[in-house]
Amino acid sequence: MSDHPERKYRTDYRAPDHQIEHADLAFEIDSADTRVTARYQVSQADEARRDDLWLDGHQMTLESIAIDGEAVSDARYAVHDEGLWVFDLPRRCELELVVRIDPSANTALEGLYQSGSVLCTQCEATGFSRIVYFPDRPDVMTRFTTRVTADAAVYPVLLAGGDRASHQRHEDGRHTAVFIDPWPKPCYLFALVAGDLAEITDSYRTNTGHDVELAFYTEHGAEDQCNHAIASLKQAMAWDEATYGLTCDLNRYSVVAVDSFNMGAMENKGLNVFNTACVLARADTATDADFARVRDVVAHEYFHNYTGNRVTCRDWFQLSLKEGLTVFREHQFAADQGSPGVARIQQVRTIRDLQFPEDDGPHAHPVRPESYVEMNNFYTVTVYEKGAELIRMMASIAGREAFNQAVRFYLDKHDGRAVTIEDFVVAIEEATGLDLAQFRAWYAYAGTPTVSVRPSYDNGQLTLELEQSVPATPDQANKPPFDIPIELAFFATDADSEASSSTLRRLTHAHETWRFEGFDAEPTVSLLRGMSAPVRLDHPRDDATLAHLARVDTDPVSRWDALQTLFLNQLSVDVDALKAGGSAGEPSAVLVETVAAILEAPPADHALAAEMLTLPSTARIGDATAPIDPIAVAKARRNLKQQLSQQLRANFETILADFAPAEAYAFNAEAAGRRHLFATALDYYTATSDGDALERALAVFYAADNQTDRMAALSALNDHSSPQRQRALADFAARFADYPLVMDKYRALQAGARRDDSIQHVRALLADPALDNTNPNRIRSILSGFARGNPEGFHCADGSGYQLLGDEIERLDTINPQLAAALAGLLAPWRRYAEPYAGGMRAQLERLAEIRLSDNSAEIVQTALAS
Ligand code: B3K
Ligand code: ZN
Repeated sequence: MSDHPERKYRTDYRAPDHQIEHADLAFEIDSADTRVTARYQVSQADEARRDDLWLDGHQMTLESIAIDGEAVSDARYAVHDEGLWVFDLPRRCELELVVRIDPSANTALEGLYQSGSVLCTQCEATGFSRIVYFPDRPDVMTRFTTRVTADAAVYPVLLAGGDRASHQRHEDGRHTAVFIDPWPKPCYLFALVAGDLAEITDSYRTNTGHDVELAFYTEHGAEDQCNHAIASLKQAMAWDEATYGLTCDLNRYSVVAVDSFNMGAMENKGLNVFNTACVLARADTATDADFARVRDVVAHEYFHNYTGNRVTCRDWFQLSLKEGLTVFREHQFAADQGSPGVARIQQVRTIRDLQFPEDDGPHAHPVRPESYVEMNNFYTVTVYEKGAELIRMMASIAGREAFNQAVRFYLDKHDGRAVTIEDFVVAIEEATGLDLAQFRAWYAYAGTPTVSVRPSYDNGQLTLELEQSVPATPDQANKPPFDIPIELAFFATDADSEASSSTLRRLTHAHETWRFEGFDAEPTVSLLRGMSAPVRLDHPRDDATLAHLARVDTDPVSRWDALQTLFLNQLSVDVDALKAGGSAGEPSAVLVETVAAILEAPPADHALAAEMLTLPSTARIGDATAPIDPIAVAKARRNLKQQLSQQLRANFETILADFAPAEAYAFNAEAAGRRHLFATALDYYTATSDGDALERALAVFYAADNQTDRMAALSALNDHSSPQRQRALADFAARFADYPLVMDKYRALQAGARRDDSIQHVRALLADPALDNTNPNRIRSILSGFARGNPEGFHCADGSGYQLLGDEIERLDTINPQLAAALAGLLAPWRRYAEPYAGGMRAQLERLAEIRLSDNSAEIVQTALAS
């Protein structure tokens, strides 16, 4: 928190004047008073502009400072709020500092902090400067030696990045472990852990015959929930060897699971720290979606070992260099684990439901941002997911194989260095021969392009008139045309087969006319297949055409998308009617027939069938019917589900019978697909609150041998205030009382349940004395469950839902600014809402703007209000 937080600009970058070649850190661990002795080998760059050295650092007490072994006078240094100047340094010297920090008082969960009784670190983006004074910037790359001393009874496990060089017990009951990391790294990849943890070990033999020791650490008793994460890590290691020829460069790879963590996981070199939610998974505690998330996050962090750690970012504006590329690699990996089509559908949904709204809102920013106040506010869906889409487009243009080789070329070319997105694009150009000059606009400009397509047909020739436009976004009014890869294919309108092979064309001008010859009759066009670019497509098609594509399109994404559009067309009409004070009607016959056809002959990929049957999310419906009336959106969606439930009841019964849980739980694509289809059918089946249907769901709940089926039943029941719901919830709470992560699911359902006293109910959940109401997992489960799952409560017209959120943001802001800022993000898109919602959200932002907020929250609140 500062009075005038500084805004940093990408174009202000200057290379550091000094490098810290080696850092020798000694930690004397004490939860309230840890002493850190740091010895740095400092060298001045030839082109340095000054001899003075700036070291970032805050919330610490400087005990002593010495240069080349000599204590220095007060005149040689100056301590500021945000760091330390050391004046007039020799060109090469050893700088020694001793500081004291208080991890137990560190509730922000960055730097060295306490999670339960475990001490752990989180340094990205700039948490290292809460541990000790250091140039906290990624272009300072250092070899670290870490010595950790602690009471062996309280902290029997001591870990830091690198290889363990020694371990020694002391007579006073303490012990010391020393770790040497041979790889130079930026300090954001530094990690240290001390605690009483269970260790689960395994090993992996690389394709070069090297054995990597794998070690997972978790609280005692949770050992058997780590098997899936360990298996996933080995899968990811083998995949990276086979796909990119990248072999693990570590002797030991450790993963520590902690309960208090601000995000999913952190890729610290050789010592990943994970949120327990992204490690622990057992059939009875975790759903298929959780299993998939653990697998993908484990893989993601492992892939960072090259894309991020071996080649890192020069400055934080380049964050997507490592995140976009690593998310892309994670997506490639996920596609190879079963159903590539369904994996892609899930990515498309994230882009549309979360990234497009971000691009439309006050926080819109380019994948490579131009400026920021608080870097932690820029770990966004734009930098991550849109960043991955940009890589994916380059890969489609280059061809997958050529692109994978180009990534290898990039990694070899810049190995061991801190580079920029521009360096990456140049490397891809060099390796593939592509000209990406125009493509670079994707990195430089915010906003989701719209591509409008108008077809016409005459005498065997199909003409497509294409037009692209990119909306103005904060600070960026006019934008040049983008280079947009569009994959397309044609289908004979009467036949069920693909009429042409899929081709990729690039739309590079504001207007283009594309002509296609040689048709016997007017074809049906399938456009933007696989979502070949993150754009909105304006391509009016009638319901019959959409229904046709939903049946015959050979691209799963386009097939799914055709039906989603059919749903959306219906829902848009219903939302408009509700907004005008009317009511939602009956679905069109063609829509009902198309859904019936899928239920009668579901695609062989059952997960695809489930995805196709799932109605567009409230986010997507809101986006399509802006200004958003969240109550109308929720009503329209519920009504459509109920209508389909009534009209197709027998079909849903058939699915429930055909896909009823039969075999013991195993996590694989085939079995998970069956469960997903069953759960989707159950959700429809219970939609009308029919007593028999609720009994059926309750029976599924009791019979379940796994969390996926149990949660499917509980979620289906959760929409209906009924004795069945009460019984299932009570049973669930008793069964899983000792599993905090499972209870997070329970609390999310409770907060998401429609009820008249929602606000009091959510306040009561938050006030439960048994709840650690500063733990991010606990808070997010309740507040996201409420804000995203309970539109009637959160958006209630008197603004009391927004006020509840405002109160929590205010309470949490002094405790954990990152968490508070993320919650403030829920209010930020107020302008996209209709009244009275927009005014109610704005009122809370205005109230927050009146108080002294952290830089994190202040940036979000002020940006939102200025929009
Ligand atoms: N690199 C981390 C995220 C750090 C977030 C800092 N606020 C995890 C990841 O993307 O893999
Ligand atoms: Zn990442």
